[in-house]
Amino acid sequence: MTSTIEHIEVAVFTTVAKTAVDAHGHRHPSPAHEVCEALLTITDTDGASGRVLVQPDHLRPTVLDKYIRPALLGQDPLDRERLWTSLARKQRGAHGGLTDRALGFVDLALWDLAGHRLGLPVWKLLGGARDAVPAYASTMCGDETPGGLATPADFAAFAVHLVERGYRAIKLHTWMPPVAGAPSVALDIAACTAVREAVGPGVELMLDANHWYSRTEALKLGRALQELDYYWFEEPMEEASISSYRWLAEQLDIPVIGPETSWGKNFTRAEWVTAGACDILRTGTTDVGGITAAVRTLHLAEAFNIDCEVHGNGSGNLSLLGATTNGRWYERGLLHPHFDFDEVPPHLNSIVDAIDDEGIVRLPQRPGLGDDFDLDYIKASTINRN
Ligand code: LLH
Ligand code: MG
Repeated sequence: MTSTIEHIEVAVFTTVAKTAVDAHGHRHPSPAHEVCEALLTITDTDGASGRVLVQPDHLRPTVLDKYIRPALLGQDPLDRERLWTSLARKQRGAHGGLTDRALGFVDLALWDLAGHRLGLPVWKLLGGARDAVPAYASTMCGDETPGGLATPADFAAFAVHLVERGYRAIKLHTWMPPVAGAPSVALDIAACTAVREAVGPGVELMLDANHWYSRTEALKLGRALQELDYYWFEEPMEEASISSYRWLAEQLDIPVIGPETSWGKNFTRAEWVTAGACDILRTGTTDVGGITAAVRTLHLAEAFNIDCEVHGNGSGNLSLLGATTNGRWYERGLLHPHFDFDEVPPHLNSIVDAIDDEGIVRLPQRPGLGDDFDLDYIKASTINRN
């Protein structure tokens, strides 16, 4: 008899973090402090489980009870396409209450469950394409911390360190509000110039700048980047304005990449391609509604001979890259001179995306997504179960 989904739980637990987000949502280093994280677990009647770290705001008890449990309980967990479509269609009547992110978390847990049930890594289940992928170092945003990322010279010194660490590609996130003086096209150009001069021509560089420049500011910055031989130009304007991106992409030689944050899952990505608004498409498991929709996005781009770069770190995004070939890099970060990205947090036994001296990340061989949770720690630190 087919096993069916029996239990769906979000466990909120305490752990220790050494980063914190500012008033605009940008992450920076911080002293070690206690934070709440959450683990979504979906279990079937055979006892197989899928687990994924989630942002509990997207999976509040009302969201679980009103949309997710009614769609999933009693269903075959391997019917991911059917379950994804049924949840995606509930979004219309949920008026924003059921987010693309929520869809993504559920889909990731179902993929993890399938991997555990079948004893295979998710990237193999999807169809293995490669067992290793180069990483780009993705920096945190500029800040005002002495010796951090406060000046163009700081970015240059950090870039040299990253190249020595093995990275062959680096993406800068420059200064954004609430940092004093931000945003500034002149300062962004100064940082990008300092980094290019510091690392030389052999390293690929990208810029992800302030996301609310005007068209003319974005064009000026993009023209400077192409002079500096940067590889791509990311999200310099509000992404809801597709025509602004078409206007920009038409005038620049440097590839424009996007969208990262737009709602509308793979459907919006198709609109960007047909509008000519990007030269490289963007997807990511928490941006478009999980692996199921992100794979569609990657394949859509491939059919137009367009690269599609995967946004964000983590096991789901790494699995996508193991199963496709038109994304060149894994986004490893966010990195900062005062933050040790390789340190294992208390709720994990190991990190999924260790990097070698050549800047390469190997795909996990563990069943499922490949996360190595310390379930005893999480159980002992759980403060709330929804
Ligand atoms: O604003 C930030 O901190 C970054 O832009 C962050 O959202 C990051 O995820 C990103 O855009 N990466 O490409
Ligand atoms: Mg980005």
